[in-house]
Amino acid sequence: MRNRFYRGMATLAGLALAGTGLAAVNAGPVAASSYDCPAGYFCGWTGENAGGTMWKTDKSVADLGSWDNRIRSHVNRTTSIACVYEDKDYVPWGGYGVAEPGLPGEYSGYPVATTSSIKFVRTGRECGQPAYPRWVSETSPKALGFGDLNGDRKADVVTRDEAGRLWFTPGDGTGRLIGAGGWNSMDALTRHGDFSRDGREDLLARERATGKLWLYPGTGTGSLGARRLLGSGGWNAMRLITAFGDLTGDSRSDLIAVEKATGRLWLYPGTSTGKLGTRKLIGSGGWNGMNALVAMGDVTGDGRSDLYAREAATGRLWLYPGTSTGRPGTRELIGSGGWNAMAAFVSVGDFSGDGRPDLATVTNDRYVIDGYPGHLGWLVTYQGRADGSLAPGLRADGEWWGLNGFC
Ligand SMILES: [Ca+2]
Ligand SMILES: [Ca+2]
Ligand SMILES: [Ca+2]
Ligand SMILES: [Ca+2]
Repeated sequence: MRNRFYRGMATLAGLALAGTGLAAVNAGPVAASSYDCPAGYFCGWTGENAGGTMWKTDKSVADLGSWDNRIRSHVNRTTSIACVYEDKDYVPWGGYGVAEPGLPGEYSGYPVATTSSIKFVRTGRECGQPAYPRWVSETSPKALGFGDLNGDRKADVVTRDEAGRLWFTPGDGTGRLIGAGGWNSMDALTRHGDFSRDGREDLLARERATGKLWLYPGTGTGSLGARRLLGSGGWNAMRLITAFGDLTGDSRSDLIAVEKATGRLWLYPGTSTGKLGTRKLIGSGGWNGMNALVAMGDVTGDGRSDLYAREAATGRLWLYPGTSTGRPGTRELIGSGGWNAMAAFVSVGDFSGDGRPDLATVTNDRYVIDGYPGHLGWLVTYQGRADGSLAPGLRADGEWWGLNGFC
């Protein structure tokens, strides 16, 4: 979360809190009255140190009525995030603060009372915008066979938020919920074409606690059906689990992953039963030097799926063209550096509408704008060129922060 989202809070609190994402915690002695706030409520006081008269709510309030501009300190004892707005009706533009759930002593105080509405949400970004990011894609002249859960030739993105929900964004700027919760128990999310053999794209996920690999079959509308087990365990021995597209030439989508202990790259072929077949070694070592694998689809134009990989030590991006053996071919440099400023690579095919796969990235706090790092949460898009390389990046949207998974 970046400073400008907190400008309201900084004004409100009269403190240099901008960008911390935390409510102010008074360092001095705790006023006994802050403990008057019952669990399950957001409480506000007329006094700066949780003194004076107390007001409380356990529901969003669009207009504080007689309490408008009277709250000088607050504590959030609910289990939700409270957005504290300077304007009525949850209008964010005038400024707002994000109050995380806290203990009674963890109150925020501010000299000027400007609070006019309070809204409870699941994630901080919902104080100012939708829970899902804004994704816009053009219709591709051809179906690429991946990156398209609803089969409309528009690349779509699946996003996980900090509350563990999953959102489907079809490329028209809208989004809808496709996973109600629990997705933060997964530490790998990937999709690239059809694994279940019904022609619809599916999503694969690894469960952190068990090392199980799950298949969530796409329904063809953007939603996911009842999951089934694709791998009963052991997948925690692997990293960079990536649904890839067809490497074996049977037009079924395959999976690749790096073995942590050896740095080997393995191919897990999709099969006619919808299970994964016996794995095959496609890279004999050194793949632990990579910290991202990106299933780009066919960027070289020979009909075979190609791989981008990011080199951890250098931040370079390499193209490994697909070959008839399934093993990656001789690599070419695609990006000469700086790619470690990307928190996520989203390879959902052609979103520019020219038929060639493109690459979307989401930045981390190493991303530099105008010479300064710290610009996390930007969607930066790169159009694919005919030779498999990328056009210069375009900063498409600065509001992809507060989200923790994309595929
Ligand atoms: Ca689509
Ligand atoms: Ca399927
Ligand atoms: Ca190719
Ligand atoms: Ca394109």
